[in-house]
Amino acid sequence: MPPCLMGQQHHTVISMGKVKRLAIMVTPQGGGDFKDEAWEAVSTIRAILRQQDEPMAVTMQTVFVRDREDVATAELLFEACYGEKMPLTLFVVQPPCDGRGLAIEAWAVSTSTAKVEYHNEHLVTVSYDDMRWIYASGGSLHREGRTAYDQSLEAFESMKRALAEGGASFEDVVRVWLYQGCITEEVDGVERYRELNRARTDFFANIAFDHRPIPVGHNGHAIYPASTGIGTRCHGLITACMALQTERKDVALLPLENPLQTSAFEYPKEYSAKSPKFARAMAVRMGDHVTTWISGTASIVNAETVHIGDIEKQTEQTLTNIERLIDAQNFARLGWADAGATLDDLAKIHVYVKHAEDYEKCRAVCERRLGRIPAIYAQADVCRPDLLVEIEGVAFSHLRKPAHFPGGDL
Ligand code: 3EB
Repeated sequence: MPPCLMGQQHHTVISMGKVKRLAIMVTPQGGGDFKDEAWEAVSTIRAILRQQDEPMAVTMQTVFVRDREDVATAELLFEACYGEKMPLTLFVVQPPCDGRGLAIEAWAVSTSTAKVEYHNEHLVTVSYDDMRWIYASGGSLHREGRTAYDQSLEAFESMKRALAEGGASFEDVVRVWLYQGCITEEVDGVERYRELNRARTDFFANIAFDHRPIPVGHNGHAIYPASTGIGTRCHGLITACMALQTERKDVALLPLENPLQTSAFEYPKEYSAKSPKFARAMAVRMGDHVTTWISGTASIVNAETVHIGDIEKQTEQTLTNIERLIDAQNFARLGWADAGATLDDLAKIHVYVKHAEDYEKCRAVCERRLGRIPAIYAQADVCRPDLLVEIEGVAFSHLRKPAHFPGGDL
């Protein structure tokens, strides 16, 4: 028997009623060229799926690649492996911090209880328990030579078109990912990220996020989807979003703002003439389950970057920001007295590290505070030049008896 080579993998199994979901992170270990590494990563995902006690399918994957030139190779391999059942795939040119050619984050769902529809390369829908999740992408690696504003607007418009093909609208969106090439580069005197913010503001002006069919709590503040905004080593703007539709009466949404941070949409003008329109997190309650999609979070207190030049302290502050964002007191403050999560509830994280040489220090802090949860570390520019790290994640928790905090009852 030839040795069976398995990449290093971590996965979390999330059981929600009859449906089982998997969060998988894979990094190849065997070496070789890019094709070998990609084969190893895909085979590892297949092996994890086969180990489950019911049939599973990958619905969405984010592929972090070191070299943009390798994307075509990975695409061919995925076509051979997945065929008609191609997950919604995002290629993000961000070198994995461990020096490998790629790392893959994949989400899978049990197909005996969930119906997965692979509509086209920009649209996958997943239905179970009277809930419908719509994964849509827009933008491309290859689209260059237009203004940063036009590129951003077009990316939002193409997500909107993909959502429409899936019977959804932008109002249904709960989570957005924006991977912007050369995010801090100035074009005609204006930073790309600022132009992205201007386009997003204009696009969102026509979206009634507060008029979605699912009830959404807000405690008086503006409602936007959760988001990640981060740099990549290519020119395009890679975008994806996740929308939710249901008529269930026990489903509701709560965008979370951070008590330690100024809401991004209220940042003062010096950061961006049009503020970044996103929520710090979006919580979705379904029966007794709460899933909290945590936006890209950084070492920002109020509106200012803190611990300039210190990766360890920035990582600590970022994790503290996440901890405070998802704790029971913050949920209660915003209107859900029976919800709350801790860092132990994180199913997976993405850690974007600005300088490759900071990786070990950053990872040490994350592992000390989070244990060995599924994580991908990739090298990327964060949208402010003084930010050294940004972390996003997803937490799964259960409702409990309403908590009462002094002064926190609403
Ligand atoms: C921050 O807190 C860090 O523009 O969509 C994090 C997550 C950040 C999302 C976005 C930006 C965005 O401002 C940067």
